[in-house]
Amino acid sequence: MNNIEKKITELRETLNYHSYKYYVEDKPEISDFEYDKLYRELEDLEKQRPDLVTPDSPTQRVGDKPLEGFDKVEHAVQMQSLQDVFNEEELFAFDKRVGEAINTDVEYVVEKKIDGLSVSLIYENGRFIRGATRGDGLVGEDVTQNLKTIKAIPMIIKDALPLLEVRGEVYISKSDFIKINEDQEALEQPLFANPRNAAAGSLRQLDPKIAAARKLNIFIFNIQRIEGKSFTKHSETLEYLKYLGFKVSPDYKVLRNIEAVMNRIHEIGEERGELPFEIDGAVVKVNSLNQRDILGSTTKTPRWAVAYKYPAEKKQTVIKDIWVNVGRTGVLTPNAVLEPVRLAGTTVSRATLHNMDYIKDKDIRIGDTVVVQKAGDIIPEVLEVVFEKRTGSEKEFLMPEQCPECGSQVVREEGEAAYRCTGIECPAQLFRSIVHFVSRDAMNIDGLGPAIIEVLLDKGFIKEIADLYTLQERKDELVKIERMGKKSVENLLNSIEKSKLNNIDRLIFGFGIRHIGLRAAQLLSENFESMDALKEASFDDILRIPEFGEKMAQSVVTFFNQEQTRDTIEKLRKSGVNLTSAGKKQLKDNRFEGLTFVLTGTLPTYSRSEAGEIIESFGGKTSGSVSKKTDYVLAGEEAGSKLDKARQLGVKVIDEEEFSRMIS
Ligand code: 0OX
Repeated sequence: MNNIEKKITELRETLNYHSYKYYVEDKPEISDFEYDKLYRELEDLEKQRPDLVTPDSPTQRVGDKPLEGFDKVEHAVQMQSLQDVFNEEELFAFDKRVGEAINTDVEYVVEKKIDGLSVSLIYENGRFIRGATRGDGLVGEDVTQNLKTIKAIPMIIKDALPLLEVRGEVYISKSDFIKINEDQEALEQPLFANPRNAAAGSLRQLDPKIAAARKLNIFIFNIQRIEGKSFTKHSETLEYLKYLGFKVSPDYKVLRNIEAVMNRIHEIGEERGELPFEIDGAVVKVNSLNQRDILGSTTKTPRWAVAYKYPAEKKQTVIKDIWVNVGRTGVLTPNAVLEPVRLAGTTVSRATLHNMDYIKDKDIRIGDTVVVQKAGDIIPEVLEVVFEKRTGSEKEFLMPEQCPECGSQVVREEGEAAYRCTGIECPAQLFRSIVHFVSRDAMNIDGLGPAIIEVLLDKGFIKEIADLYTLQERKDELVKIERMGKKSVENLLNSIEKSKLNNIDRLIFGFGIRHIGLRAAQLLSENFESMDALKEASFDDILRIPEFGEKMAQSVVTFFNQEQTRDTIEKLRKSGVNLTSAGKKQLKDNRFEGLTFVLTGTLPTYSRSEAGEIIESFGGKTSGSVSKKTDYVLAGEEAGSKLDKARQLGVKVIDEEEFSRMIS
């Protein structure tokens, strides 16, 4: 082995050791920074010698190519499911059945039942070669690429056994689940209902980079197949798995009889709420492998194990007040402030009331006694009002008209349950606003991904969108941020500088105004020569743009009337951000001067925006609604209420043929 080979082997061993300490034992010995340094050293050497890269190198955990789909995998040993029991009586009945078949003392193992997804991992000659989901127990899907991103899964195990297949539960911790949903919200993606769904969604991600970002974790609880070793007890297998380098079923206990099992189940039930991960029960397993063989299995479930399911805990308490929380997308969520109550292991003093409709449907009032429950064991919710306990002094809750975070106007749109804050500088929405503002179709600022935005917000560099354009002045401080580096700061600042020259359509889109997508932003920039003209435009001015409806026009007017918006525009102007559009189309002649057209229905050849542009190029105006002031209604097929209204008011209706004659 030459020097570089030796160094690569050494680095891999060191990195694997520290991964084990961090992810399996939860006892890190070096800082993230030191780990990253070693990792980069290995990456550099592997770049010099690509021939030495092996699939189990720590650098190969995140593959670079998204998959097209997952291959099916037939399980050599069925991945059985568990029969559920829901109370003490059913548990004792299980013990009785076991006792009748065995005739001697039975020892049990009790494990926490992790609420995640079962997977199997196959090792050949001590190396991880393939992993699959449980599927229906007989056939699953090959998710090797995503499983490799889980650092608690060793790529190489201590003994080079010819064959080992283990089973475990992939899960996401409660704290990572909350972070993932925050990110989902910021990216306007649907939220996951619970950590289990988040884990399932992440494990089935075709892009391993996304799976890697989701922080999946695993506990191993079973040997499915093994060559080169044998055991007599399940607890021995768990100890051996630990020795091999796996993160094993946490705090499992070997117990003498069913009474001790029941006590342990109660104990786990007590600590359930405080655990860093979700459990959906406890698993009770016969410990002796020989006794398991005697008991056997049904087609799906073993006769030697059951899952004890805990009931969802419910309690009564009083709503002392209702507070409103502003989420990252500006949605106002009412939360009940509760008389503190112990629930599933934690003290609960807040509960979500979801939205105004929920409050109205359940007739929830301040001062009410209510039943609370932890949905999915993490987020407490108010289930119902105990009407018998009403005294008459309870107060109805009204949604505030001003955002509690920033004072901007709160709006609720037709057909929507949510109330939203309209403030562009609202601190609650800042992260999402900036992610959107810098995105490719908006200001297109390279090098400013969500992770860096998070750091800049945390360290107070950005308090509002306009602060992006003053970062230049704080360059010296920026380069001191860990992992930023001089080069990346320079690139970022250049990219910010370049964005100042963008046409205003990008800026308008970047503001993230409700109902104003890319196309609408372009139309606004085509129809108003500057941001100043747009911010002074009236509802009718905007409605004149073909393709604009009332909802869109109202949203634009509300947005530009906010003091915060005007303040932001002034700050952008001061920083030298372009606030003008590339220019309106040239007038052909002014034959339509003073005439207002309304477009409706589908025209045979022109799109509505094309027809609108033609009208404007001849000096005419277009409007979104018909009134006495309308001169012509240009109607296509399936023209609806606008056509009826034109007839009612006696407004002249023309078709495309006539329109073509007018412009020829
Ligand atoms: C868990 C878990 C699931 C072994 C044979 C049938 C079920 N979710 O934590 N399953 C099992 O056991 C298998 N143990 C567990 N701890």
